[in-house]
Amino acid sequence: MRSAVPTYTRIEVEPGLRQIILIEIVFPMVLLLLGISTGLLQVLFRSGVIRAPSFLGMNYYQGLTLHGVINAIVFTTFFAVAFGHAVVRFFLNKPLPLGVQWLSLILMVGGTLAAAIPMLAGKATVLYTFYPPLRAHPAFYFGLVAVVIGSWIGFFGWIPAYRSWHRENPGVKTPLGVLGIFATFILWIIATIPVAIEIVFLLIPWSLGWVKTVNVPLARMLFWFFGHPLVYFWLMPALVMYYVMLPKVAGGKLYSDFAGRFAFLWLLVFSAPVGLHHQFMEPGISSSWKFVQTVFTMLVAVPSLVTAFTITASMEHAARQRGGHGLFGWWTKLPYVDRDRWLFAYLFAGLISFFVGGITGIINASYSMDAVVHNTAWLPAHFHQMVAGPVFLAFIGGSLLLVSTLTGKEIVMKGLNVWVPWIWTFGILIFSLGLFVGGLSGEPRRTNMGLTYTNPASPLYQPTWQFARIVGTIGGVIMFLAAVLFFIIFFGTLFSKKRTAGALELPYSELVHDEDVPAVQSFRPWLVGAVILLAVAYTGPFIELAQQHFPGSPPYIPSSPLAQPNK
Ligand code: HAS
Repeated sequence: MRSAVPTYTRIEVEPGLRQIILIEIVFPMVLLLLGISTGLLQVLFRSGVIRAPSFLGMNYYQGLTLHGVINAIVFTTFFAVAFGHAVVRFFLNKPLPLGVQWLSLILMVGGTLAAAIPMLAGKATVLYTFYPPLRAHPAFYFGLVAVVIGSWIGFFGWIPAYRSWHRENPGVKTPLGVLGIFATFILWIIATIPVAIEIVFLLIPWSLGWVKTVNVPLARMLFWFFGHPLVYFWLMPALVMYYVMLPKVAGGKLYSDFAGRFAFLWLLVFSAPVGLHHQFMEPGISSSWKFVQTVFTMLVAVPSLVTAFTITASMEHAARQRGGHGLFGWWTKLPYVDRDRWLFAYLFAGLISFFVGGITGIINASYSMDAVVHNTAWLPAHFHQMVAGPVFLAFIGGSLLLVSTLTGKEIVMKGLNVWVPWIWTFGILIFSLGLFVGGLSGEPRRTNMGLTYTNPASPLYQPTWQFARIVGTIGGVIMFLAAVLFFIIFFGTLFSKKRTAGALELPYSELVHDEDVPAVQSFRPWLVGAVILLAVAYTGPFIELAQQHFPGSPPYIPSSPLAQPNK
């Protein structure tokens, strides 16, 4: 089979679809103003700059909940759907059913607002993992369900275009970007089934007061069954940008089409049967099953290593087209701060933190080393390298690209724009250095340390943690400043004068190697593999939990060690 490389670079899209994509980009971007500000609040609370349970009426845990839910769940899901619309519409060049996509959007916006109200009112202070026995107002859970169903509907709306394109193009491979987006959303469906079971059968009846207690270990296992593929649901749209766009904006071609397809399909199989690596330290699950899922965890790192190789080879190809030579000399010829190839800076800067986050992920996945770092500040250091690194930078870069092309507006302050990802990445590296070092000395995550460990007036004060804390705080403030610069550029562009007619214009790479490997041209065998591995990985752990009869738990709130009455 051959690859379909479009001959166009720009297409007109239906005004309805353009509106939908723009709302899906701008609405979460407005919420992100709060999501990023609550991030700054976190570092100020933890460093002891703020030594109080609340600031401006915002409790520490309430701020942490808003920070996690907005940044990691709402912003990412909206972007994945909006970007999916753009990629499917562009590469298949087929209209999407607008009624279906409006329904998807309405559910996602309605669900977000329903969840936001109790969070803002302090009635859903449960953090982004919403583990029981922390309990939220029912509207929070119903809101999350609506967001997820809305995102499913968005995906279902792409299927007719996909089928019709295949009918019209027999013997042609699905465009790589479309394959990546479909793999992302098939994984999303697999991932959200267990969390739907958790929310619908355990959390909603409990939060409505229909049942008095909740089965915490079962809820946590269902959550992490969802929670690990969730992180790949975040990463995969970014990988679409790495494979499809980065080689082009670097000035070259994608080194291997096969590598891209393999990475997406491998992630589809191995992202879900690994949730227990988040539960290494938990009782009720035997070490045999933890070991099985550790093996799968090492296998889920394979596509990231494949990506590291393929993207480096693609960049080398680009650099050599631009006059680069020598074994390492070609690195100097990449457009790191080229304002007209600004997207390269967003994607490349993300690779730097991907590298650090990846190494630390392998450390977490090693049972005995995880015992040292679990639930310490090391963990937010690892995941900020990943989620706030390649994922966030690709998503904000992608948002800027879509807003500018769909509205026909020029990006404002282009010279500054190309520096934003570098300042942000510099901030993450410093922020994470502080958290890695603090974590190794025992600094806990999810703790308002300004009240205790960083407060000299407290008997719990830890002077040896202060250096790491100061480093982490400086990094967090730099990240915040980079985000402010980005918001100025994003909203400045959005509200600037239109220069051309809006259209969908995406950079896409041609191929150095267009391998014909039938194994990566169909989802079917990979889906069968995914189902088999899930059965292997999870049947035993669920049976073990069922045999242990853990007592149910009443609700708790972050500000009290006492069980709360269940009304
Ligand atoms: Fe993770 C916890 C293991 C990848 C996100 N992870 C988390 C949490 C989040 C998260 C959010 O085994 C915390 C959840 C919570 O709230 O409790 N993670 C891994 C492993 C990988 C990994 C083995 N994580 C990710 C990705 C994430 C993410 C991707 C988001 C997008 N993680 C864990 C474990 C825990 C965990 C445990 C639980 C620990 C505990 O105790 O709770 C791997 O898949 C990583 C593979 C990646 C690589 C890197 C390849 C390098 C690349 C860059 C190349 C750079 C170039 C540029 C070419 C092997 C692609 C040149 C630049 C240079 C600097 C040279």
